[in-house]
Amino acid sequence: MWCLAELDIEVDRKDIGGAFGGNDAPAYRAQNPNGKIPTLIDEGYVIWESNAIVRYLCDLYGTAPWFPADARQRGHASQWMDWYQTALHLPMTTLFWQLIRTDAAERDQTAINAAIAECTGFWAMLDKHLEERSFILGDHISMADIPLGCAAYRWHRMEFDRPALPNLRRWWEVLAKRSAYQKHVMLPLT
Ligand SMILES: N[C@@H](CCC(=O)N[C@@H](CS)C(=O)NCC(=O)O)C(=O)O
Repeated sequence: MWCLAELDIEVDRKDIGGAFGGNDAPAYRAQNPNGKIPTLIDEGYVIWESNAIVRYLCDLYGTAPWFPADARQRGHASQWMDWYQTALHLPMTTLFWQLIRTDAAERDQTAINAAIAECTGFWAMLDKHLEERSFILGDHISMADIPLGCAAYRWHRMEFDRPALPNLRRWWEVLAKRSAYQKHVMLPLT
């Protein structure tokens, strides 16, 4: 939704999954056999997997800097997007489930500490990368900032003893000034 708003694309949104349900319905599974959200249907073209959707939207409807003109810049954008999915996503999900979706009395402090340590190692990598850059690819925002930008909101809003990562924080505070980010990412954590 953040990506669509940045590209100024109108969308007919249907809430599915979680409290809304419907992601196991045969009609939904026929479009997305993985049964997860999101799914995008664009004039009959169906695509799922959030990062694939972001790449598709930026490729077809975006221009540089969202979809970099240079193949090597696009390669780096994909690199950071895939790195989020394969590295940071798992410990961030553990942290989110423990701190937001588990009652305080039921929380597993050992799992929380391990997830914080793992996330900190990954976020520190990005912090170092951002030392000399305003955004992930350099001077301009791009599709590379979208998956990590969503996770950065959770990282900075969940309550725990967060390590100081000043470049990461500066980058996140710039994202947090964007109206599309405020509208679609900065939502209550539930
Ligand atoms: N790798 C997938 C993950 C999809 C996924 O796990 N979606 C979750 C929400 S973040 C979902 O569909 N949850 C609803 C449910 O399982 O009922 C993607 O990025 O699209």
